Formats: sequence, structure tokens, C-alpha cells
Amino acid sequence: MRLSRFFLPVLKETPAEAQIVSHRLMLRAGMIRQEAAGIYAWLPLGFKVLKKIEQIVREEQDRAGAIELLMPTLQLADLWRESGRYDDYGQEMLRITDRHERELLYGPTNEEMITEIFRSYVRSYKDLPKNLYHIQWKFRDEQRPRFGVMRGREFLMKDAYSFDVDEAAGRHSYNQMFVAYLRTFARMGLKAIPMRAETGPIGGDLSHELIVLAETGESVVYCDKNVLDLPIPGEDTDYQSDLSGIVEQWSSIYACTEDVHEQARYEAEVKPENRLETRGIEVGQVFFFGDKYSKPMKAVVAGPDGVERPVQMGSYGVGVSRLVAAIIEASHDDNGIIWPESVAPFGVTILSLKPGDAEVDLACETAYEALTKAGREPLYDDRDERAGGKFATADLIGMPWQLIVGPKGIANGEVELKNRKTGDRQTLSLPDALKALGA
Ligand code: 5CA
Repeated sequence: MRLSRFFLPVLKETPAEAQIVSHRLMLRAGMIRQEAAGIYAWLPLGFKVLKKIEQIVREEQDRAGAIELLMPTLQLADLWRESGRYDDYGQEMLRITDRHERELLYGPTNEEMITEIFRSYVRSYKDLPKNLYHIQWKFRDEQRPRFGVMRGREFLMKDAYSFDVDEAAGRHSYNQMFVAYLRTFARMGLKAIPMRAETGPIGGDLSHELIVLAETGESVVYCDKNVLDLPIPGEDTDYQSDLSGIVEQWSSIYACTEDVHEQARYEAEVKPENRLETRGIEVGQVFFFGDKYSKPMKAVVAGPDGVERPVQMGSYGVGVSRLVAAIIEASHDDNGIIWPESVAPFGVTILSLKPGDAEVDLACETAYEALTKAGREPLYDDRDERAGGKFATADLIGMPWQLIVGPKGIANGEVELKNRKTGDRQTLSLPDALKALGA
């Protein structure tokens, strides 16, 4: 992508309304624009990151055996009356009436709808287990939308729903998602710790929130520092095998959100020097709630004995749009964002320090072509601007690498390769720089 043709409305000023660094940087880097309180347009740079995150989430869901579908954003109120949640949900639910006076709502989550879909088709234990997910916009009329996309009213969520014949199988599905989440967040460069949590309006008695430790986080958490060093399950994890060992390894070390924290247990289990009381960002949550929805909504399957029973369910959410902000909170410096390679909107920024100079243009075009071919998605800053401004923009928008091409260097057959994270700069020949970038 040539920057001269892209749409990157960076801001020079720090927006006054943004209280946390990720919100400030997302506005400054031209990633999002607020259209109403808690409702954002995703500008091209932000949208690219959102899609990269979504794709990692998708790959790890698929790897764990979940199956993707897509449910609508609007749902019938009557469906929610079946579970009893229509009234319970209160003011967070955006209620809509259509021209036929039918009551609808903009879905804050999809337990009811997926249960309705499931019960329409599945009758036998032979069709189980099933885990269905979608990645779809949600709406929650939060009282205090804040911190940009961190706590929005409209936000993108991946939500998966598991269906099993009995509790043991249901717990296995829970464990599969638990492990998938460890992998998902690690791939984005995040350390997300599963912490025992309250189940709230989703229900059930087993739940973990996946928390990224951050001073600006909204959740207060208590944990044993040892949990930070546990290994992440590998790509070769067999999701059909018994995963309870992995889940136990993580759950046996104290890690709780404020809502379920027990001070006495904490003090008994965690050595004083290992106690960590801090804040964090909830990037995902997993729930096992058995028959909370299947029973009232009559989603039953016949077991091997021919007897019909409500199916055992769990649900598993990832805050896809929140993750964009969470990653920035975890990875930035005074100059701007530092994208981990896996979610970077572009792999490398090519900085032309003198557009119009024949040698510089030639080197930049050569690099642009080679890097594009190699799948490195270069962003080529070909604008006629002064070098200082280009460096500042490149640092702000945070691509992992900068390839700096100026007339002096080119006269000596050299370019500069800068690593955004470490700040290291290497002077190399163009072919060597391209080789270092995998082109
Ligand atoms: N149905 C269940 C799981 S599928 C559910 O809705 N879970 S949840 O309420 O915990 O939401 C899942 C994830 O969505 C959260 O972990 C959080 O990362 C994200 N999320 C929740 N509310 C917001 C919000 N207002 N803005 C941005 N992300 C949010």
C-alpha cells in the first residue's frame, strides 16, 4: 500500500477526551473514529488490525474443533422470554420495535439464539459434541462506555457455544476452549491469565476470565506470580485428548478476580513475596452453565438409554475489538504503538526520505515490489513530506520494521533497517535488508 493513496488521518494533537494510552494512540494513529458514545467507525488501519486479530481467534477456534457460523445482530424478544432473560437483562439491552410492532433487540450475546438453532436440528447424543461459534457485533447499552473500544457499546465478539450429552463431556468442551484461549492470546503477544470469575448474567457456577495484567485495566485481580510463568500449550495439542491436566495446572495456582477473591485462602496459599494484587483487562471469558438455557428452552437430546435430557452447555467469549486496545496497552512507548508481528496492520513501513530522487525512488519501488511478493504487506511512505514527520508517523503507527531509504545512503548502496520494538538500526545493502525481512 502506498501511503499517498491510503486513508490514514493521523492527528497531531493528543485528543483531550482519551484517558488511557490505547485510546489516545488509536485516535492519533487514525484507527477509529467515535460516531456516538461507545460506537466507533473502524478506519482502514484499525480495521486491518481488527481483521488480523479476528483471524487468529478463528484459527484457534477451528483448531480446537469449533465450527463457525453467523447469526444476525437482531433477535426476537420472544426468544429471550423463553429463557427468562428478557426482563432480567435490564437497561443494558437495546430494545427495538419494527413496523409491525414486533419486539426485537440488538443482541448483547447469543445463548438463546444458538439454543434455538440447536434444538431445531439435533435430537440424539450421536450428533454430539458440537461447538458452534460466530464473530459478530454485539450491543450493550453500557452505563459508562469509556476508554474507546475497550468498553464500547457496540463491540465485536467471538462467541462459541458448546453442546454435550453430559457434564463430563461438557467440562471437556470447557477445557478445549480454555486451552484454545491460552494459545489465542499468546499468539497476539499477550500474557492472558485465566482467573476464577463470577458468572453474572450469563449464569452457571464455573467460569474463568482471561485477564491481561495492566494498570489501566478495569478488573481488580489477585494472583500468585508463579501463574505468569506457566507454559502455553503447543500447536500440536491434541484437543481430543484429556486436557484436564493443563487446566488443573493453571487452576491450581491462585488467580481470582475481585468478585470471587477470598482473602483468607489467598494468604494461606500464596507466599507473601509471590502475592500480586493488581488490575487487568478482561479479553475473554469462558462459562459452563449446564442446562440453564437448554432446560427452559427444551433443547433435549436422547441419550444412549433413549431417555431425553437437556443438553449441557457452555459459552466462550473473546472481546475481538477490545483486544486491539489491550494489545496497545501492553505494547507501546512514548512515540506510539509497537505492533507484535502477528497482528501488525502492515509488516514493514518503507520510508522514502526523498521522493522524486531517481535512485531513492528506484530502491523504494524495488523494495516495495519484493516485499509485496514475499507477503510482507509493506506500507510505502511515498508522500512528499519532511523526514521528521515521516519518522514520527512511522513510530506512531507502529509497524514492526522500518526500511529507511535516503539519498545519502543510496549513494553508498545502503539503506537502514530499524526494529520498532528494540530501536536497533542496521545499515545494510538493499538486498541484505530485503533478505532480513524475508523477501
Ligand atoms: N456469551 C458469553 C460468552 S460467549 C459472553 O457474553 N461473555 S462476556 O460477557 O464475558 O463477553 C465476552 C467478552 O466480550 C468479554 O470477555 C470482553 O472481552 C468482551 N466485552 C464485553 N463487554 C464489552 C464491551 N462493552 N466493550 C468491549 N468488549 C466487551
